[in-house]
Amino acid sequence: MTDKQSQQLEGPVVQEAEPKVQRPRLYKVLLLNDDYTPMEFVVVLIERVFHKNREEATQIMLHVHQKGVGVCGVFTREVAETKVRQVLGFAKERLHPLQCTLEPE
Ligand code: TYC
Repeated sequence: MTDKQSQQLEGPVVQEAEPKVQRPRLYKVLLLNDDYTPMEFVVVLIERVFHKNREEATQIMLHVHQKGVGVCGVFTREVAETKVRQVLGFAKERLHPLQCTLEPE
């Protein structure tokens, strides 16, 4: 096979530069346990804010209840910040002491 023929099979000799895009940093949204916020409230909040079904939301709530802290989801920074704000807003509205924070992955 000539050079030209093998080149046609293997594609261009000059490689294109890799596009210089960075993967965005990701942040875990953590829910913290407390002794006062009702379990049902936490489950409904997880369903609403994190789009989990009843079963998943219950699992997350129970994990937080038992371990003290748990991950509700992983998002880019702005989305994670919005989720934290929504959780704290809902909790405050009902005067529950529920705490929520974000942590870089
Ligand atoms: N520990 C709470 C109770 O027994 C329930 C609870 C779960 C509260 C998760 C906060 O993030 C939380 N009522």
